Amino acid sequence: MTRTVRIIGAPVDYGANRRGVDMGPSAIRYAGLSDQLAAADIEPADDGDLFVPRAEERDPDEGSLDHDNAKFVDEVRGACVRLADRVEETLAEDVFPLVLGGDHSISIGTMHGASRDADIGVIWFDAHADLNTPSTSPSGNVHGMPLAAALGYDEFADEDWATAPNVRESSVAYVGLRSVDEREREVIGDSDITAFTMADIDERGITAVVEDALAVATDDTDGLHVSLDLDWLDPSAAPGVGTPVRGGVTYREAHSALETVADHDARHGSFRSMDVVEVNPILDESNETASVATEIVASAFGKRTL
Ligand code: 5AB
Ligand code: MN
Ligand code: MN
Ligand code: MN
Repeated sequence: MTRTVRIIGAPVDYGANRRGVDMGPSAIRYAGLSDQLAAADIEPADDGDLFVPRAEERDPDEGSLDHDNAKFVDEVRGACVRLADRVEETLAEDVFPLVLGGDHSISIGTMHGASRDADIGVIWFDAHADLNTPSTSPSGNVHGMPLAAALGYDEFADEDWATAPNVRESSVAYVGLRSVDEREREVIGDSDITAFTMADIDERGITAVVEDALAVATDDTDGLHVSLDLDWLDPSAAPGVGTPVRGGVTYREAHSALETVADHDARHGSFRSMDVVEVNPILDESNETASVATEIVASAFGKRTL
């Protein structure tokens, strides 16, 4: 299927502790994203980067949220509101938004924009659950909160910019969890979210797990949003991330997973939006993580050897 893809850079690092993730969009482009997409028969239009004020110009603790444990939350809001509008406009033109982070806080904007006019399912490829709220977060970093924000938990309940209008717990699936905070574990247990950990992948294999995640996210929804946090991969394959966790998926499993997404899309036309986040070139080795990110994206869009 020919498809038009719009690349939207979101050079945000408000949500993470480690500086450098704001250079992710440049690093991913430099690593050859366009060539990789061309190999998947896609000619992307590059929208450039959203305007994001530098963190140095801002005070992390000055936030208007009803809780002070969310650093730079006003700045995150500003970026996410702009991103959500751009994502919504892109989808309205029947174009696929491919959002390049930036840290994972930007997914709040992507999911908000992608779900204004559609019920979306979400697959979250990540070592982490990203389900903290200001009242539960051990770090105050918003990149650990995007799914809680989208689902309107705790302090996010009245934050219209953050809550995704049409994302239900029962349409969200994690793949590859291995670092979950105590409170997040309880919240997942009490919720309708489907969670596949690394142990599930060990036992059943990546394809079976991703097929189940796809079934969850596409059951009674209008489309699929894929959120790819590069720390989902094992640090040996993707070292350039701020919060690495040992024991992640291999390079091959990552490809296979996103090929499974592409296969599903070829049959059902499910795949609708994606963000690629947490690539930090300062922590990387020769831009390898950005390069891996471009290759995995190509797999998601159906790149094949033969
Ligand atoms: B990432 C932690 N749960 O909330 C927190 O990289 C880590 O977007 C969050 O998945 C990691 O600070 C956020 C301890
Ligand atoms: Mn993560
Ligand atoms: Mn994440
Ligand atoms: Mn991280």
